[in-house]
Amino acid sequence: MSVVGVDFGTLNTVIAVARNRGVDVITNEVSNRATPSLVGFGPKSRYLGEPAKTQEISNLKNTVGSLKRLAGRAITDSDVQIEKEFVSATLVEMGNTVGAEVTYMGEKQKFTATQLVAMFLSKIKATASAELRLPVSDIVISVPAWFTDVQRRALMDAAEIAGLKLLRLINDTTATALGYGIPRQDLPTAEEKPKRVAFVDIGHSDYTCSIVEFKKGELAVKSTAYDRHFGGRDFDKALVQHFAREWKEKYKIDINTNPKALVRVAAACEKMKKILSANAQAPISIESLMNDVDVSGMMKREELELLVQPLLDRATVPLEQALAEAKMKVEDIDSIEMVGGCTRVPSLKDRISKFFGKGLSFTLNQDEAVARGCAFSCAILSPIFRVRDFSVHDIVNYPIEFNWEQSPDIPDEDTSLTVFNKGNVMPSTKILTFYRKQPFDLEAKYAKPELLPGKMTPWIGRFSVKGVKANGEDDFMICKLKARLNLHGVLNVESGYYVEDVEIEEPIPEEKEGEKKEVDKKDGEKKDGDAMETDQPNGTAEPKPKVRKVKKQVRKGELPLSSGTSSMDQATKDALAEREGSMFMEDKLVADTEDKKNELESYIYELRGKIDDQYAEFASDEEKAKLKEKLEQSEDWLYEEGEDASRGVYVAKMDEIRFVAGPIVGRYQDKLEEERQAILKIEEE
Ligand code: ATP
Ligand code: K
Ligand code: MG
Repeated sequence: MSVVGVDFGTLNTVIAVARNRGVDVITNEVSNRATPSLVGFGPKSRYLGEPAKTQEISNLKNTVGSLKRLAGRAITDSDVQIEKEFVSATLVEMGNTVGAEVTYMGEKQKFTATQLVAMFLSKIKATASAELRLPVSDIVISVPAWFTDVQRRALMDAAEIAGLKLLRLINDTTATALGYGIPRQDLPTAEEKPKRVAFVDIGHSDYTCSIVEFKKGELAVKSTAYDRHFGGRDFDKALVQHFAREWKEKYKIDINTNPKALVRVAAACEKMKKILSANAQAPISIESLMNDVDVSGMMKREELELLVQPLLDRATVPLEQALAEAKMKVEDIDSIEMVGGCTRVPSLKDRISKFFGKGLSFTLNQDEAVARGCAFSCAILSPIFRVRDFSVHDIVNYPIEFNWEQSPDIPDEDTSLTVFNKGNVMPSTKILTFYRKQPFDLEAKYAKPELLPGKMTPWIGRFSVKGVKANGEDDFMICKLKARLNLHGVLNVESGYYVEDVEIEEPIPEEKEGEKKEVDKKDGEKKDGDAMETDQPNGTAEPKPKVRKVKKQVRKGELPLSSGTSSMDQATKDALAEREGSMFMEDKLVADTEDKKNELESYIYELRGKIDDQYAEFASDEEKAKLKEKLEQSEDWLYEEGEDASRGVYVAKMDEIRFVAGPIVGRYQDKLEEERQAILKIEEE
């Protein structure tokens, strides 16, 4: 069993694992601490992560990025239209969700964004598992705080398809805050003023600011504000378009007409942007960019700042919003913690620092803080670790309301209620009460669609309450429904039951009456009774009795529920998981075959070198000639009919050569051994 946290970024994904010594970021198959969030398709297998990046320029049409920004979205969404600029494969509609059309195994195939995310997560799982030498299942994955129910469910489905047990989807900045809080020994006690930290994360595509209060053993997110279209890629784009204009004039080439050129320029501009974070100016040059033209240029830091002026002008908007929503002033903030690659940009640092009127802190590793926070979260939730208790109170970002049909028996009943308000604690459970004589349905949706990203649907789910009937003669059944905004930030009606009012006698409490706080222990969060709760104690005090009569609601039985949400149904998920599993095995087989082929090739080269060198004195002329002929034949075979053979055939070929070379190599090794023994003898004497 293992404990893994994943920062699933738009550009890069970082994996952290919890071990006994603490939390470490792990490296992938090419020793990088971040893996490109890319999926590519080839004639024989998929390219996931690093190989997708290596193949990208030669395989643009079959390479998909921006995976997390596509999941759970419709192709008609205005945000997906923006995303098209950054995705080189063709995006297509697939039912309600966006997908990509690619050529895979020589055929045009379509995959939904959820499937693409699942493919990438399979790779992340394999990377973690290779490093840990353990199967990986339990995982915590980060998402932007602005993700809606549909987006979150798409990621949950993807994780399940990849064979992962998702313990929590955690908001990026909340993960960062957790990673910041857990190791700190200096947090204020319950009685002291909390420590207030602004976490600013500017990544490749978006910008988030959360204001978080810390006390010993707990953190509470007070507000989260964001700009969903503000990040490093917008800087890159401004540079690319600048050079597109410049080179059109200077070299008479239009890179906007050449996707390959565009991607190469974007990569060079990203590099240039990074140099400009530490230097006053930077060069760019690309050989044979298009039409055999070599291009070059220069850029000063101030020029870049002019190019991104519109972006810089809104650089403090999320900060203002976060403060306003937390009802705080800049003076209330004790520290400003910066994470995300784009917070290295000096003009952004300047503006943010000026806004707060103080210096910025870079306490956390900018590239790894989110992943580390996710690993801490996974360790807290996993049964295999004992972590110091640390409660995490996140916050509701979009208000959620329930709607239902009016009961025919209650003409003045409301038909909607906002149950979770923006700013409420998350996770959270609320009990809804209904008076009904028949089964009924209710629907949950986001109460303010205008707050949602792009053209996201406000719809969350439909819930049918069964088993409702008149109580006794013709009385209402008092139905209670447990609505929970869970750890992942998705809404479910988890259970239903019915109660009856019973009059019981209870001792009068010594102290103040009527004050009643229900505390959900698991979340440490107050359950405010909603508008329809009626179970307030209404005892009447008679002269000095020891007991009083109280109406109490007693649970009488369960109410079966059925729910329809945007989550995939189990059968579809199982089928996709099976398909993912077989594609994964296929990839592995192709990779193994390639390995065997390379091994065979190197073996041929090695023997060819040694037969006239180390092995020369251990083979007769006849043997030498025979081996050389075998090597020659094998090499020809390898480049002709053996070009595309199966793993077993390469292994067999290797054995054939070994059969011829074996006696020679054997004699050589015997000789080496003899010499070794001789040396040992001398040393003994
Ligand atoms: P997101 O959080 O938006 O989903 P992400 O997590 O993949 O994306 P990060 O890894 O935080 O993004 O940041 C990547 C961005 O930071 C890229 O645009 C990269 O070019 C930029 N970046 C990295 N180093 C520097 C630097 N030294 N100067 C300027 N920008 C940088
Ligand atoms: K990242
Ligand atoms: Mg990020």
